[in-house]
Amino acid sequence: MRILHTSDWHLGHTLRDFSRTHEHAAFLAWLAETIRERAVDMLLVAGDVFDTANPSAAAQELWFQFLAKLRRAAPQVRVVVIGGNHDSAARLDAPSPILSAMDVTIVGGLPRKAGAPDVARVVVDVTSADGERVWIAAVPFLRLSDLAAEHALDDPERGVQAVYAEIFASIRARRAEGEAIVAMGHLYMVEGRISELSERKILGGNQHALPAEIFPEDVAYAALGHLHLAQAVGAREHVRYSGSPLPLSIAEAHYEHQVVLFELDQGRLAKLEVLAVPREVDVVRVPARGALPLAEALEKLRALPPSSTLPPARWPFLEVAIELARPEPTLQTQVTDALEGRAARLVKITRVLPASEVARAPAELRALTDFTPDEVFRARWSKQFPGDPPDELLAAFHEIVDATSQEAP
Ligand SMILES: [Mn+2]
Repeated sequence: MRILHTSDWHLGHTLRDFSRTHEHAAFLAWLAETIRERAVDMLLVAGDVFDTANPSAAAQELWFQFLAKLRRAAPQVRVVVIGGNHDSAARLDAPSPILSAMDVTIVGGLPRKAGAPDVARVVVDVTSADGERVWIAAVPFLRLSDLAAEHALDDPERGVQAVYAEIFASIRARRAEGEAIVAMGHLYMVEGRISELSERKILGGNQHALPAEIFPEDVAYAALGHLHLAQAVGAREHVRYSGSPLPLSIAEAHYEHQVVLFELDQGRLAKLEVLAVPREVDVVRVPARGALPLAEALEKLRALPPSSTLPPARWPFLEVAIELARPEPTLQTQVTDALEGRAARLVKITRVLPASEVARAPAELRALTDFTPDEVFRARWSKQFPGDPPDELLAAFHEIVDATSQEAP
């Protein structure tokens, strides 16, 4: 059985108001072609299909067009999708009745039955053309309300572990010898490395990182989503984040964006291959490292390739780093003017204090947009109270931040 693992597409994402539709379309076309070419039996999408709970018509069109195109390109492929924290569980689930007829299984949120998790609906068993059977534990992003009441408040890690344990137990009770278990999850695991800017900390940050023991020895592969940097968890090669297929912030420009292709044989992981996703749009930094005085930076910007060299949807995203000793009110205008007629889309101006000024500077020169909600919250707290804010308060704050991001703009 040959399985392809991907996650964190964030369809509908914008980078400083610039649409990513062209990049997403290019990625999905490449993905469908790769699945056809490599004769993939099953596609796993481990959450955050969409960037927001209310995806635009264009984002939904990308999603449904991909599924239709995939059906034509690779009629054999089974698709299993779980919801991530950015997805609306209900919205992702809504087209399920139609999609299940096309061999697309969607588990947007943890299904419930008589007040308990409906284990049967998150277990998908798939038999390949040559008779090999694989069991998928398709567990979506778990919210506190999905956990047993005794765990939800005091010990959410145990609550998540309990959900997985229950599902694995039901699979073990049904599977025959030599049939593999594959787990899916959209969660943050201990030892996972986080992107600086684009991954919102969940459940109050690292305190709820989950231990790798959630996936016991008999799990042949764990297909994870949530972290945008592709990585194996700890030393376990088969517990993996595929990472996002495109950079979702400037800070992610250097990630090796990829999908993971693996093969199961006799219930075990037999082969694992990383496939690099072609980069449709470059991310350019001026200068490549460090920063330049304003005049020199503007000169470099004016020397960028002219806009006629590429269609606008392929103009690189640009970060420019400028040395500034004091505020420069017309900075934005000067940079924008220098970019007139250039093939570049300005995403970020980084202001850097010249080395000679650092010693006597009262505070770091940072743009307001460089602060995370968490930092602002902590700064506000420290103005009034000693020490760090209590964990419960931080968790509650992050839940609110997360909820606001789920709302329609
Ligand atoms: Mn996520």
